[in-house]
Amino acid sequence: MFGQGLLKKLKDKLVVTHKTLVEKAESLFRRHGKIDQELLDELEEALIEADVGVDTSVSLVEELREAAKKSERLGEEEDIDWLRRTLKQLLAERLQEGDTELRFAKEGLSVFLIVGVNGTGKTTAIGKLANRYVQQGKQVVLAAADTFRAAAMEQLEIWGERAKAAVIRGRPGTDPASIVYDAIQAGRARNADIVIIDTAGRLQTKANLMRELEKIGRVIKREMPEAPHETLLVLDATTGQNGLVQAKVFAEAVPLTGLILTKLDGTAKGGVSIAIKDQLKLPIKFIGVGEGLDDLEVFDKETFLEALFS
Ligand SMILES: Nc1nc2c(ncn2[C@@H]2O[C@H](COP(=O)(O)OP(=O)(O)OP(=O)(O)O)[C@@H](O)[C@H]2O)c(=O)[nH]1
Ligand SMILES: [Mg+2]
Repeated sequence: MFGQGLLKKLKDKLVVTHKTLVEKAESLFRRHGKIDQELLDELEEALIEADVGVDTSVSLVEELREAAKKSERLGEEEDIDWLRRTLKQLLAERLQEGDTELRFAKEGLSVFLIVGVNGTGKTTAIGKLANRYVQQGKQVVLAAADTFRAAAMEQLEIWGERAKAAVIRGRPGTDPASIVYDAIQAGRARNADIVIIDTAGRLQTKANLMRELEKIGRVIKREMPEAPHETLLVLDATTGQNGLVQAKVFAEAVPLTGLILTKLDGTAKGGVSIAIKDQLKLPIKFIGVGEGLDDLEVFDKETFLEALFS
């Protein structure tokens, strides 16, 4: 499904995670003469350091031990190929399948709500998503429902221009829910295919944030009972395990349907991707691998692992 071009690009972007996770594990495999407790302990440490998370790292290593025991490799001469294959297999089991396209309305307008802590890359991801769907021939309307800062709305307008998507905005301080209402009306009036809603992400006022998101949710439902078709949380991979804590806070405020994992380029904390399914029970829909219009990729387990291991 994915070409060599994408694999090569991902490989380059994931090089730091490759080093901290896979290369580290492989050098442990090479250094130890056999599969013993010492190797397993060091591997566990390396996984935790790569932000795979304590629980997930412990269970991964336990499963590796079981597999070694079953195939009578425990305490035996090293078999690097087997170790490598088995580690890859165990990581694969912790990533969801590649069927992660967004859910669209059967007909008419689809509404995607984008939430997340400030600075995680919401507005950037929305610009990239808009570009992706405009390229597919769809008409996209963006809703600047982060009305807290004038700069936030201007930033979305710039992305809208780049991606050739219309942007609905109000004056600073306008009720975000009214922007959402306007954007849905505009989407209908123009026979658009998609409305993508950009929201504010101030976590320091958690109660306000929740109220704001709930109100946005109510307005969407009142206009379109079957919407939002997706509510995606944007998670910054460079925050590693801390990001998972934020994600749980958001999941309490709005029913999330998936994640966009951003800034995977150049971070050493990409191991967090391995813990997400275990911890959040949410699929990763897209990954962000840069600041450009094209730096958003559908999350595909096989390609992702291939890029990490090659
Ligand atoms: N390297 C890299 N940088 C990214 C990526 N996604 C976003 N950024 C950068 O992260 C910074 C924050 O991105 P925004 O899109 O403004 O984040 P936001 O969540 O909308 O922030 P607020 O509107 O303040 O809540 C910007 O400098 C982006 O260029 C990515 O995938 N890779
Ligand atoms: Mg923003």
